[in-house]
Amino acid sequence: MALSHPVRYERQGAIALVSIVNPPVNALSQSVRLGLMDAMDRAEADKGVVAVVLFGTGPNFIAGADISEFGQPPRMPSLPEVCNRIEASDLLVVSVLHGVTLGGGLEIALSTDYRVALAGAQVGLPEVALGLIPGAGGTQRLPRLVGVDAALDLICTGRRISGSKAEALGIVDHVTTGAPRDIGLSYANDLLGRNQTVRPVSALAPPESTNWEAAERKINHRARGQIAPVTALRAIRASVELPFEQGLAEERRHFEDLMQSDQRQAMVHAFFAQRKASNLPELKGLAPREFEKVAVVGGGLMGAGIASSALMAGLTVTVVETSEGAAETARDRIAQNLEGAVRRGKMTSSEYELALGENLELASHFGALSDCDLVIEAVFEDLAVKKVVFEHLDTHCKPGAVLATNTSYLDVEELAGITKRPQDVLGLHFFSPAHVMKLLEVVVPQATAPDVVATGFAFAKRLGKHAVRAGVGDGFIGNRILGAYRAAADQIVVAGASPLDVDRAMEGFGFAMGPYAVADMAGLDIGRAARKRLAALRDPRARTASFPDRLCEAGHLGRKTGAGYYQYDAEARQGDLNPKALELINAEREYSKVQSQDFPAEQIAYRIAAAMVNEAAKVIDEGVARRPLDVDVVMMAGYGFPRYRGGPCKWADLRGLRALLSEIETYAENDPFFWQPAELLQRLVAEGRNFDDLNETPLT
Ligand code: 3H9
Repeated sequence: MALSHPVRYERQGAIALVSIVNPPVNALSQSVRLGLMDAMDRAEADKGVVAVVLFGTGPNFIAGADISEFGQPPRMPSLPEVCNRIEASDLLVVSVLHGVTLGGGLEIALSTDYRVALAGAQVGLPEVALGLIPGAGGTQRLPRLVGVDAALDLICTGRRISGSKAEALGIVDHVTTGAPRDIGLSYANDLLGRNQTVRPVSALAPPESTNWEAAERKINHRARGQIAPVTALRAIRASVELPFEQGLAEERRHFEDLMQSDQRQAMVHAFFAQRKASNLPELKGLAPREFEKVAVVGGGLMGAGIASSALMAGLTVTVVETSEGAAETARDRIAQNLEGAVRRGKMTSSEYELALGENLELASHFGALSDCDLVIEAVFEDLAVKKVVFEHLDTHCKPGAVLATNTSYLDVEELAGITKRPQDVLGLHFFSPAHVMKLLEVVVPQATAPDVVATGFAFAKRLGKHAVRAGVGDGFIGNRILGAYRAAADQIVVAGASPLDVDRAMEGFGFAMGPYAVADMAGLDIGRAARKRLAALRDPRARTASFPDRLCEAGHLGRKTGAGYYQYDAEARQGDLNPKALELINAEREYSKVQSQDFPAEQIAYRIAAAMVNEAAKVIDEGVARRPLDVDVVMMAGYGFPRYRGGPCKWADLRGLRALLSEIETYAENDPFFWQPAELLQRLVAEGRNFDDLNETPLT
């Protein structure tokens, strides 16, 4: 009989079976919390009941607190109340963990007396990935159960572990197979048969202390810039130093502070944005086309990466190269990628054998594409070369095959126009290394059929990538904004900052590497080729820094030549700034009669980020990105924009668009062309709105 809809109660002898039915992931929404309180009341009042089994329906036990409630006024009962209520009961409570048990879900489980997991279960406290710490006793109960060091590792990284690892640590008592309800019932009967009684975790002795300073150093190194992981350490420390109740209060205080933080808002935005980006309303209910047989034309670095990614997803892949020799080289590249995947635990050795054996075909003629469902062109980035390939695809591919280009800048519309089937053509822009990077821009020209777009998204999902829809336009979403990022960085270097100042400032902002270190790694000739291509289209008012091209002309192409912006030793370790780069920068300052000034790190980072936001607003206004959240996902997943800042648009919202616009207007006094404020930004400020409003109601 249903008590309240998402929590159901039934009785089997002396055992009350309480199930959670809150699809899709059994999040602990208010109705579930209420239902659990009611179920505990009912079980205690139910004469003859001595034990409760708590289990989930659907694929998971409980995925955690309901994230969509964060930032809303609190709704009672709170999760800590529910956990404490369960733990305080005189009835013996057993939880059955299956699928994922995360965050508040694990905190519920830690409040039960016994935990049994199904094989394949995963558990974790991933709150730090949302800018939070566990807020329902996790930082107090877990250390009592597993010790401080294991708790620090799990809570401060937010990583998930398998049921068997959880058993080894003492988080779960037993791992078995079967249906959650049956397992719970038989485990509870077994416990009762052995006269087991309640055993609240809070009653365990406080855990042993640890070297807190060393632990904090480790966390700050790993999670640079983030406040939640180090706050988690403080809460865990309270489990050692304070009685349980006071420890709980300390945890709550930290949790509530973090709930108000910008980082929490940014990371929750990142969580939902990632899902909304690939969940397009117009594709709902639309069946994608088949893509079991994939082909990649071109087995270079990019093509081999794409092929590896598809093979890792268990798909059949044909790689077409220009000669048998080139095809063999492509196979070697793919083998190397897949060996790396095996080492990283991304595939098993039998999956590796299958991928490189039966699932991979190498060919040196376009005829091999005749039965492929999805063909991705990944040849040299040159429109003329790609046009020839598309003519071949049009001739050789079967009707209905999806024809994709992996171009990073070129006009997909023009490539579609080469074929007699523009409805089947789209861009699938992967990021290097394609078998590792999570982003995929799905570039949609005018004529593309909706089910072809749906195929792009379904393919991305199968590959485990975050897909974002982009319109046609030079550089699509990401590379276009990257262009503004680099231009603003070069501008500030000409104005007085050194490349090292800029790199340090952007690292301080949260990027793993600054733009000049990245350029050295990628090779300075890459940026030069892009600038050359765009030179004819460049507005005469654009002031482009010349030092990057001069450096290339001097043969300093980055790591591969031993020097770029920095110097490198024989092991490619980065050293000091390259004197040649400094000489060229100084020459440019002199030539441009620039009075060199000093810039504080925050000013450098904010100014460069403002350039990204301004360009993002233009990209959205032009329809190249549908919504600000699409920009945010692209920049976080593909370009290293810190997740704890939520992407450029969320960062701008959190800073305040009015302040940002007025900074842009100030920069425009020096360079009115580059810093021309985006019309969309001006409109939003005038209307008192922000980017997030456009996520709800996109521009039409
Ligand atoms: C917490 O617990 C705090 C506590 O310590 C203290 C509180 C006091 N809430 O990812 P999917 C939605 S913090 C609400 O596509 P999958 C998701 O938006 C929480 N909604 O599926 C999507 O909706 P839509 C700690 C949630 O199978 C749908 O479910 N927990 C939640 O690839 C399917 O999601 C976490 O951080 C939620 N908690 O992966 C876990 N979770 O269909 C976060 C999911 O409208 N969740 N949704 O787009 C995950 O890691 C994955 O979603 C999960 C499923 C592994 C569960």
